[in-house]
Amino acid sequence: MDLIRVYRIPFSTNVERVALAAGHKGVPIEWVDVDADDRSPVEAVSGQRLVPILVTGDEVVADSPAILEWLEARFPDPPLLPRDPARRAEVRVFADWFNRVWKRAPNEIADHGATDSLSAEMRAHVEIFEALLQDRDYLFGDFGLADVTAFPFLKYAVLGLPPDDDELFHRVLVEYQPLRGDSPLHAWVLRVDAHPRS
Ligand SMILES: N[C@@H](CCC(=O)N[C@@H](CS)C(=O)NCC(=O)O)C(=O)O
Repeated sequence: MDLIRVYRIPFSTNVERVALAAGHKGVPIEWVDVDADDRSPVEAVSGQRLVPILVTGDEVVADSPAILEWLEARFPDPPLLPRDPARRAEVRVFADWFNRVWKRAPNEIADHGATDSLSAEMRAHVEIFEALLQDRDYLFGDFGLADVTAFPFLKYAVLGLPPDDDELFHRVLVEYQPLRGDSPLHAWVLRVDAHPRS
């Protein structure tokens, strides 16, 4: 197996997705730590500024959803996606919704400030995650792509901000996702947090 390098910056949610996915599969990663204020190594390797970037052999894969699919294709066991095609499609629809729809409200709040409708949208989305966790331990039953995709963002509602994490976006995730004491997200966050990371 070629060495797999992944470029990262501290506290990156999208990087943590890759760490959890690779950890689940037992795939070792050589992390390349990049200064958040100097992205020149990331630009040099990928032509853009965002992390994570996976580099192996002569392949360069940008964008965490693409990296997760790359890992699943190269290292199918243990899987991140269900074997059944319909259930696999459902999980992919969830991940796409999370990336295109769920992310919009916290990004808007971080970039332009909160509105009543954005705050309500974030609270309504919390209820969707809680419903998915009704009577099951992970978002789609077994641990997998949905959990890896959502956990790094939803964990802030339960764990709060780590020391030294001064990202405004992460503060939004703490402040605009208030949880009831009996929300199933508490146990889910602790359950996913216990999974290995590469
Ligand atoms: N769609 C990309 C987004 C990547 C992304 O936004 N990465 C953040 C870290 S979590 C980043 O590099 N932010 C730096 C910036 O916006 O300059 C993915 O999922 O990988």
